[in-house]
Amino acid sequence: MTQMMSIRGFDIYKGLLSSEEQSALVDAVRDVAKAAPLFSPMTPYGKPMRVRMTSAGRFGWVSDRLGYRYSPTNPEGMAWPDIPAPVLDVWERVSGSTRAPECCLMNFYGEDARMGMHQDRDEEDFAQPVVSISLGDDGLFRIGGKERGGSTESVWLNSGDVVVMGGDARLTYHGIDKIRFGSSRLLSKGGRLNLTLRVVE
Ligand code: MD3
Ligand code: FE
Repeated sequence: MTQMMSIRGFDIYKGLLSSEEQSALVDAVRDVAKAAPLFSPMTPYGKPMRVRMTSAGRFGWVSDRLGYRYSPTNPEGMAWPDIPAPVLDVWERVSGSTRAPECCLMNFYGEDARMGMHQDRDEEDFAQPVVSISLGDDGLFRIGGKERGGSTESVWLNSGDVVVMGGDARLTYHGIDKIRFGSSRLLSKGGRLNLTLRVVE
C-alpha cells in the first residue's frame, strides 16, 4: 500500500514499488554496473568516499582531485549506459516534470557506508525536481534546512520508497546517517541502493 507523507517539502511515497518492480530495478542496476563499474569517488581531501557509485544517462557523477562534477564519461573514459526503462517509468509517474532525466546516479551503501549532510547544487535548473528510489536495506535519511546547521528531522527509507524533492525543498541539506544492514532480502549480499534521477542541463 502506498502512503504519501511530506516532510519539509519532500514528498515521500512509502512502499510505492512492488517487490516485482524492485527486482526489475535491481536487475537493471546490475546491467549498468557491468558496463560502468561501481567506484569509490575521491573526496577533495584525497579520502575515498564510503559510498560506491556509478551512473546512467547523458551525464554521470564523478569526483577526483579536481573536485566534483557531472561528466559525459565514466572514470575509464567511456560514455555512461542509457537510463534503464523501469527507472524512467518511476520518473514519469512521480516527477511532474515535462523533461526527461539526464542522469541516474546509483549509490551503493555497504555495512558502514553513510553520506554526510550536503546540498545538491551542481544542476543548472533548480526548478527541476530530483527523484530518489530506495532499494535493499533501510537507510536513515536526515533532512535539514536551506542552510547548514539548524534543526533536522529523520525518517527511515525502506526498499520500494520513492522521494521527490521539488520546489522549495530542492536546495535542502540532506544525508544518510546509517543503514540497517541485512534488514532487506532484496540484495542477496545486503546493503542499500539509492537511485537519484536528475535533469542536469
Ligand atoms: C534533496 N543521496 O545522491 S536520496 C545524493 O540515499 C543523495 O543516497 C541520498 O543525497 C541517498 O545526492 C539521499 C534523497 C535526495 C537526493 C537528492 C536530493 C534528496 C535530495 C537533491 C536535492 C534535495
Ligand atoms: Fe544529495
